[in-house]
Amino acid sequence: MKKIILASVALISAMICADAQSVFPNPIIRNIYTADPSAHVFGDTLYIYPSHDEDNAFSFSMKDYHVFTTTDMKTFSDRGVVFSPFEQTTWAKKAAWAPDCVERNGKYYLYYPTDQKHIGVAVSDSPLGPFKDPLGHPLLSIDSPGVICDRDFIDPCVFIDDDGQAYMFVGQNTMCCIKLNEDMISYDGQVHIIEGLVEFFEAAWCHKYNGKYYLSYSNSSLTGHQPEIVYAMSDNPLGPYEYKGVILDPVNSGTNHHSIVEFKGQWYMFYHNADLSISRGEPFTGVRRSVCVDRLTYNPDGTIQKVIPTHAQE
Ligand code: FUB
Repeated sequence: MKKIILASVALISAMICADAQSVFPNPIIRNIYTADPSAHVFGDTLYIYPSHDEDNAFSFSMKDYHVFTTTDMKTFSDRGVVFSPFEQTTWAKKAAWAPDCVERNGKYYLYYPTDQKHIGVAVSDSPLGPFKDPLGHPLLSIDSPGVICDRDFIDPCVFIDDDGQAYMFVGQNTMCCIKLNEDMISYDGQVHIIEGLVEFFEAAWCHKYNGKYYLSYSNSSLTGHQPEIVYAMSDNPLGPYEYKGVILDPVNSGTNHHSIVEFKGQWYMFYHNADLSISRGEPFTGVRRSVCVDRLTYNPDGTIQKVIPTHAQE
């Protein structure tokens, strides 16, 4: 009997390992280089809106946005270009970096940084685009009243609370936040500065779990260590936040940038690294990155365990 029980335990463990490997064929996107994945669930599908690192790139010269979809976390499909800011706006000129996308009242809003100083918004009737610029100008810029930013004004992340209020977190070194109006393409004119973060650098991400607000971000590489993804918690989306610790150790691409989302009852962290370009023997540039995903687990007290990366299988 004891032998049967031990054999059953071994079999179940093997099945779990096999499932973990097949669920995470990291990097999950291989047809193009991608980074800064913003993952959202719309209906029964998970959508990923990443930056599009260019083949052979030596700088952050990204020009357009693709969207990727999955329904099973095993197959990730490139659904093509959904927005090209330099072709589809009159004001964006360079550096189409980390975007985010949310749904409200059946419309989809893509928030994106350009020129290292503007945040634009584009709208579509479908999460697959095409998106269009409804404003003809940025939604928010580094010189908008109330913005504090001594570096690049980038990395918008939009979180919609259960009461319908939408918040956009954005910036480098100082995290700014605006409350978006119901139309999602304007705000109340006030810029809030988020307090309680430790070494905030970039890549803000806000999510809610069991009534608590979680702000995660990339911490500063200016203080002598490679950036980690860390997080803080609060009872209020505008803070103040309480720093909690590291959830992703440094990756091999220099930058890191992530998103956290629940899909079909399981929590995940999407992030990027340079495993794919390294495995191809390319020179290290830091700008040929690839999106990965791994499971994210909470402790009973709501704190988050460190994510264990699954590495490239190429
Ligand atoms: O992808 C360009 C920039 O690199 C992003 O805006 C940052 O978050 C970092 O990942």
